[in-house]
Amino acid sequence: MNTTLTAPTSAPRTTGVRPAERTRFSPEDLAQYRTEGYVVAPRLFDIQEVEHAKETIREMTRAAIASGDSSKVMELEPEAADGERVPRRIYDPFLAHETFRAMGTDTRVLDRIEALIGPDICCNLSKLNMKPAKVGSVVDWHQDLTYYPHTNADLVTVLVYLDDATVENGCLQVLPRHQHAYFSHSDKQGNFAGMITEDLDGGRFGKPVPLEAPAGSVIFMHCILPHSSLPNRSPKPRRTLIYSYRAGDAYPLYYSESVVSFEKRVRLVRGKMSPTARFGGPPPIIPQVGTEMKSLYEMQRAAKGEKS
Ligand SMILES: O=C(O)CCC(=O)C(=O)O
Repeated sequence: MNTTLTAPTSAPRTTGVRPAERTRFSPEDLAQYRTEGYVVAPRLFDIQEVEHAKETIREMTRAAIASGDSSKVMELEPEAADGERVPRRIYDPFLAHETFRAMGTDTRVLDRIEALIGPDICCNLSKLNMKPAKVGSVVDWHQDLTYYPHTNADLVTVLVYLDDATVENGCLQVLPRHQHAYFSHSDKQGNFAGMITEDLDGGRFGKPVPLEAPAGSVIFMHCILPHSSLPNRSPKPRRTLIYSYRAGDAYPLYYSESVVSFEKRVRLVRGKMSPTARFGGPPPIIPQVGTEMKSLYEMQRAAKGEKS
């Protein structure tokens, strides 16, 4: 079951107590999160820390390819870039490498999460979205909690930009203030489409906001806030490290065997697990996925009638 992590020791550049003002949100940041559903902390990680993360990604990619079966570690872009297949997603960086555990348990991140969901915190998933130059895949509009329904909505998604992110290289975009209710994620047959299937165009729900920010910046986003990103056709990659955190009393709802395997990867990172589950938030969507949840990209392409 869940285990408490000991304090990371081997990556001092991403750990250690920082001056208080650097680890906490300002009252304005907190108000922005509560109202808009997200807040951006510019350059939370410095350039050396970002470079260290990118070097770790290169190492992991080389090792996965050399192993002859990279599919356990990563998912590839369907399109080749300059004749080479490149990864679009690396699975579970928090569990796979100390560099990413250190970043995901850094005081600057966890103190902010604590301000949003309280002192008991689990990291319930992590992934690396590679968004490579020229061939980086689109991510369609979705609300994260539809992928992993919980007893309450005290979950936060944290996205760490490892490159300068702009509209050109497919930065994240969000639909502010829509973190209180779900849009439909079902296809015509009632199956989980992995994306919002209602029409968001026409400004009825407000205007999407592109979150452009320099490398090292961190986005804290409510787990029900709709978000997406455009394909990357630019010459620059837009790598992003993504973590999800949940409160110690938010427990997963069972919808398929996938939940059992997701739970094995959950780690307590601060405080303690609650002996009771708390119920709250809008009634959760239970994703109709059959026996297992497929990759976000595969589900979204299938829902649009495209081949993966
Ligand atoms: O990095 C992005 O474009 C967002 C990715 C995302 O929302 C996801 O993988 O769930």
